[in-house]
Amino acid sequence: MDPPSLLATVHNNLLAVARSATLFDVAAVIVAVCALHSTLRAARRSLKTTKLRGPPRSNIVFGADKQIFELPDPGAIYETWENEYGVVYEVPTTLGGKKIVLCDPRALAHYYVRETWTYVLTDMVRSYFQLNYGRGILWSQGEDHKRQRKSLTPAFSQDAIRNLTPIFYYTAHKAKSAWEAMIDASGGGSTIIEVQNWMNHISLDTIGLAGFSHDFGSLDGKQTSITEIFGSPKLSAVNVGLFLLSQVFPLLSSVPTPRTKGLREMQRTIEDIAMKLLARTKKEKEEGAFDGKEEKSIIGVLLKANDSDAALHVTLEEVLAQMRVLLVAGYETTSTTMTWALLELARNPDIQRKLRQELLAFGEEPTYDQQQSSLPYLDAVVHEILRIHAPVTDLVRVAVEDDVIPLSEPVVTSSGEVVNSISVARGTQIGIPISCINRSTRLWGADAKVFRPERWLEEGGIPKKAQDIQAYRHLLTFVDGPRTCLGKSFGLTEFKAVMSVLVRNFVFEMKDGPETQVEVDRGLLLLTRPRIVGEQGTNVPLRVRRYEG
Ligand code: HEM
Ligand SMILES: *[C@@H]1O[C@H](CO)[C@@H](O)[C@H](O)[C@H]1NC(C)=O
Ligand SMILES: CC(=O)N[C@H]1CO[C@H](CO)[C@@H](O)[C@@H]1O
Repeated sequence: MDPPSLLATVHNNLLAVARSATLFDVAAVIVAVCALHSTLRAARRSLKTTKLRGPPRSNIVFGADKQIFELPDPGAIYETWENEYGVVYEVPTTLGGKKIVLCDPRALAHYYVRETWTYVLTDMVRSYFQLNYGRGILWSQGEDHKRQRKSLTPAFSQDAIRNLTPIFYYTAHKAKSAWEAMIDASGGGSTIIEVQNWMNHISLDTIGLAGFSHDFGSLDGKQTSITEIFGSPKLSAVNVGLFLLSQVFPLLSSVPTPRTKGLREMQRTIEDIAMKLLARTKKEKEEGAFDGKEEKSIIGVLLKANDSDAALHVTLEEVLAQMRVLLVAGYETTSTTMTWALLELARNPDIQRKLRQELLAFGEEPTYDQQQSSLPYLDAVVHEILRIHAPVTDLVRVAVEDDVIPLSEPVVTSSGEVVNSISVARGTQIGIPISCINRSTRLWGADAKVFRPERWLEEGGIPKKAQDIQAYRHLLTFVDGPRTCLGKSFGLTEFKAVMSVLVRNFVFEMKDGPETQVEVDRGLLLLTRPRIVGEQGTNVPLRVRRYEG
């Protein structure tokens, strides 16, 4: 089978734009045209927002955005700035803007209480979400977000995920059988498998089946508009320029491009799937369990709930939008996380062996409930991967009202004043450097950068400073507050199921020995993706053999 390449190297394209003289010229003209406008806006902001120290404007057009975008994983540079300028600092952004970056537990806790109300998506991100994924939960804010979140929450409950667990094992076993066949066909007891694409297939088919009872069949090598849309859209330099500039001019994000054609096709596919699902839930309502099987998928549960509770008001448009959101939010996050896990296990044979021992000693494949408490080392490995390799590395929001953000330790402002809180005027952008916070030496201690699952099991393994981060397991990987990842339990259960099947049955090794270098790239949605140095795209070929005791 020839797996579709599921990744776009947005990052390289961004570099191309940054180097492209024409785009710079265009941008420079635009800068001139809107200079007055931004100056006025900035002047109003600077009246109230505390002036903080921070890195210089390294690029006249893109500020430090270019520098941040060029780094596949900006955690390290955020940490350097934090060490230099303090727990909050300001970073120059595109066309004269700036954002205030929060690295302080107290500031973050304050911020997350106000997420979706005081701090909202920027216009650029919001119109991008609306255009590409519809007016679903990712796009919504305030009261509307609260209502959409409420309608979806029961479909992600403990019971719902428990019901979906057999699907997570089903896709994992499909990959297992395919790998066994590949190893047997190679005749040599082991073979090289490019695991990143396999994790893509597992993740895509899982979200199809568990999300809306549809089999995309990517594990069977099927090519569909969905596998293509996730495979092909390399953003052209022009598209990327539009993308960066649309931070300032939101309307630019609706300029039609070849990519929007692909997205329209995805929408049609989603509509077909939705119609089938609607018919199915209707039939189930009339006849009781349909095919002897009860509809369990996330969207199926949502539709059933709407049928029995008129107060939910779920429209068809919204259902279609939520389906697109599930694909976007649930697919690449999980697949890149599982790829990182296999890679770290291949790089750390002792940890891999210890995990396999725990799985074998446990015997059967852990059920949803057993996953919660009976396999502490699996749990530690999974959370250590999420800490070190958070797929969403940073987020930006904008304040829609004035606010004062308290700090747990003082910072020195640009005028040399020492303050314990900062004022933020309406219109100020706020940056959340997730990957920095997860790996900060200040918070996690001297071994913060090391992959060491044991920290989750040891007494005192999580330093007091890290414990000040008020989020799920003191990680910002799933963020916090009203927009905390709704699919956290879905993602964790899938991750654990796939690891327990694969690590129990196979041994993973670095193809060219333990010294092999790994680098980080950005995937389709700008999430971090690993690549083995020297490989194409984001290929992660590992040597895989059956575990034979
Ligand atoms: C390792 C796996 C995952 C990670 C690290 C992750 C991370 C995140 C993050 C950081 C956000 C916040 C985005 C923002 O504020 O702009 C988010 C939101 C969301 N995630 Fe996940 N996610 C994962 C898996 C999933 C899965 C498997 C699903 C669905 C099946 C899912 C569904 C959602 C939804 C619906 C939201 C929007 C919540 C809201 O706006 O209220 N996620 N996720
Ligand atoms: C949800 O229920 C309402 C009536 O209670 C109905 O008008 C609406 O079409 C339903 N939504 C879907 C997607 O079926
Ligand atoms: C593999 C990986 O993500 N490594 C990064 C871990 O974090 C440090 C510091 O933030 C980076 O320098 C590494 O590149």
